[in-house]
Amino acid sequence: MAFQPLKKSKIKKSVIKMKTLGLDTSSIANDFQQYFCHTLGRDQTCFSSHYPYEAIAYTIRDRLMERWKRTRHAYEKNDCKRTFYLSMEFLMGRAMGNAMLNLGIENEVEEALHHFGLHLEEVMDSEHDAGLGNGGLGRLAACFLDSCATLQLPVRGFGIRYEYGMFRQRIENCEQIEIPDHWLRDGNPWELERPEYQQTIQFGGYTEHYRDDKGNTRARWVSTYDVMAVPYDIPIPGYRNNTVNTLRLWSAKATDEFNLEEFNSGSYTEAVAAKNAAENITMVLYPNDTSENGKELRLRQQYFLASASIKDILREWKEKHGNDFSQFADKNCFQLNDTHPSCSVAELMRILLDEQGMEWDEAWSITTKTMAYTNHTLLPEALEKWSTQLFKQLLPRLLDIIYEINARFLSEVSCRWPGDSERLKAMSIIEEGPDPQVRMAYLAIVGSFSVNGVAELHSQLLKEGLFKQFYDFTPDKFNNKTNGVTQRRWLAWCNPALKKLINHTIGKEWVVDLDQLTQLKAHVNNKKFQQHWHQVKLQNKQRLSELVFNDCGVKFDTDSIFDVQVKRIHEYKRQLLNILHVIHLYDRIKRGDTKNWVNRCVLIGGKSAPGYYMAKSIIKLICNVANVVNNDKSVGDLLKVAFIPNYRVSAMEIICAGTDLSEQISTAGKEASGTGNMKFMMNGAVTIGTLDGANIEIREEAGEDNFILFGLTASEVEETKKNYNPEAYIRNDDDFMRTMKLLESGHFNQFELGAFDAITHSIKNPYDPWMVAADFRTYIDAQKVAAEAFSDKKRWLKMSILNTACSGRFSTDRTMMEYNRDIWKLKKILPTVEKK
Ligand code: B0W
Repeated sequence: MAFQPLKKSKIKKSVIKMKTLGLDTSSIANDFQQYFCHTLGRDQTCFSSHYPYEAIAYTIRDRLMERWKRTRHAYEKNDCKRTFYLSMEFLMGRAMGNAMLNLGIENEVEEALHHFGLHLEEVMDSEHDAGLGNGGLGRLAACFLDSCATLQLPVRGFGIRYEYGMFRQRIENCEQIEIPDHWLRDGNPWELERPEYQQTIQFGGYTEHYRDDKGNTRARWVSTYDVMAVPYDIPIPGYRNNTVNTLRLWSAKATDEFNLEEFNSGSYTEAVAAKNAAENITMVLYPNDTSENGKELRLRQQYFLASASIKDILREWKEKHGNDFSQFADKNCFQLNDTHPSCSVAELMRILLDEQGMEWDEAWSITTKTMAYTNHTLLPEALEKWSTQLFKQLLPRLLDIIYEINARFLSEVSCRWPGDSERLKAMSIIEEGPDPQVRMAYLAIVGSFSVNGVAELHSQLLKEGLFKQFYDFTPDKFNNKTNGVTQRRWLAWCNPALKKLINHTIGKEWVVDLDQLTQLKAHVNNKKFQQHWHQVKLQNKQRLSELVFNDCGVKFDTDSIFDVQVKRIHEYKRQLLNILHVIHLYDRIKRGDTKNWVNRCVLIGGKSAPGYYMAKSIIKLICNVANVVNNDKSVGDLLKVAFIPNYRVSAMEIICAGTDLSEQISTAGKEASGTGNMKFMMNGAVTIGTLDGANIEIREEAGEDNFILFGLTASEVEETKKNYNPEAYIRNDDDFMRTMKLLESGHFNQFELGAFDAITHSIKNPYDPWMVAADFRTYIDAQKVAAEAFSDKKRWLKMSILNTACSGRFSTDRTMMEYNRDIWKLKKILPTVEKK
């Protein structure tokens, strides 16, 4: 057995008490030496940066450990209400810098390493990004955890410990290649395995009915094949407040019994294959941002997360309260990060009914008082549906419960609107048809007391469109929580030069109270301050330029405007519009139309889902255009284009600090919020964008003069759709004509006939949902406005300063306070103080 309980021995509490480890340079240096030489067995002949990294990571982790325990003790002692953030993705990036910043030991660690002849930056570069997410949704979860720890809220994250995170992207012959990301290969010093809390997760089998002691008919789930869920805990430090919260990630492991049974019956290879199948559940993150593909393994992953997390919480509850669930709903809240963990609704019901022996109404009351659901997208392809057939085969007991939830729900709806069968059909959790489907969003709405969108426009559109009938039925459930980002990682950590300047100008409070940045407004006309701001930006542009040169071989001149779009590649995000602008600029250069020219460096980056043909074609187009432009001597520094491979959290830390112009150019009504837009704004980039998602709120805060707007609004998009004629837009616009001609001439695909046909067809398609042609003209004009503004150095500096100064609203501290005020209602809990 991997985990054997102590029987005779009992660890003495008085002796096991932790000592407080020093945060000073010499304590850190001592521990580093201990780990490096003794634990890892290395010496001066070590030439890999991995071992110094590992040694310093353990040194830092030790310092988190005592705070972690004291935080846990405080939550236990207070028996406080807690929230569990259930998410299939946590895009954590690197942990070390964040831990140092939050402990306040960056300088001490740097000095300690220096003492051994090591450079912190080089050592830090050894850390793999924890890429356990696709994009915005996963990174948001990571920012939320940081803010909750900083606000000292008892919130725990629950996720999956994927063996392979988001794939690494390489560009070969201008095409995306996916490389498996075996991020755990060299070990992960930030995790703590907790086999003592493992859970058994059931799959398959069938429902059996029986009579209990009291003669009541009850159900149980039998003949299942089981998989173990083993938790790994990751510490989440708050900012200099001694709180350390937990992210608990589940890893799948075959059960021993299951192995033995097969093994003993002589089928060794089958036993090994079965073990592999069980452990496959947490093998790989699905790399499909905002698109669903209905794969069985994905449903297994979702149920695995839901079941393991809920069982874990019930285990803790029962240890303290036995079978008394009267207070359970007052003390626990589950926040569902999109519908991905929404099996939780049915799983909590199942356990309360079948295992706790509760009656339906009591179980339903507890469930609907503890579940809260966040929707992140309006895109129909991202709305999860699972075939009832698959559900029946994999989770038969859950399907029974979902049917019952639906029957009871529809009977309530029909009480309210008698005889309205169309409405019943539209609101049913089960979509009827030849292959009936479970609509997971409807299950999440019906099972939750709160449903929120992630920016004002998005929440409004949910109420008016996608979930209108649910809004009409239960309007009070619906609310908005505009996203944010943590200023600790996305300003204090990633932009040390700007941090220093801001600290010097307005003090340090902004790190925990981002609204303080408004004080910068008072300095916007101060020449010296402007000069400093300019110097900082230049320094950051230099850093970015080095990254681009190393990764793309393209030289970016820091005097040019750095025009950046980094995010997942998706048609709705319209990287295509961006590259059409680049082609237009190239065309202008070739025609000699360069009066009042502003030199421009365009950087684009992001991953495409491996099976998304159009997104991959767009990457190819960007890379092909970059090759032509960058190799054309007559273009020189007027225009440079680069596609940065393998865009990820740690790259964004350098990119957002060095950007002048942030591209947020999605078709209005399609980007629920966006969070990259907030990172850029915080670091003093000016946004060129549509009235979509959080852009609207960014513009409200920054002011119209400090945001470059273009494009149709969400309602204009819907209106234009009715009678959309893209060819007419092209015909009536000389610039557009020339751009399309150049693209269609094969100038960018000289030996690849027809490589971009799908792209040109999509632009001209009257049913193009992304309306690229409709926004071409206003986008080109807005880019001209951006260039003019940039050429007026003073004006641009002011715009840049004001963007940072007005970014206070986009801290996840604010977002988390709103979740807590309206949904969770948790009390702030301080860690216990250790008696001397
Ligand atoms: C991510 C993954 C998957 C999947 O694996 O199936 C499905 C949907 C998503 C997803 N991501 N849905 N919305 C998002 C993004 O969420 C962030 C955070 O709220 C928003 O800022 C983005 O606008 C939204 O696209």
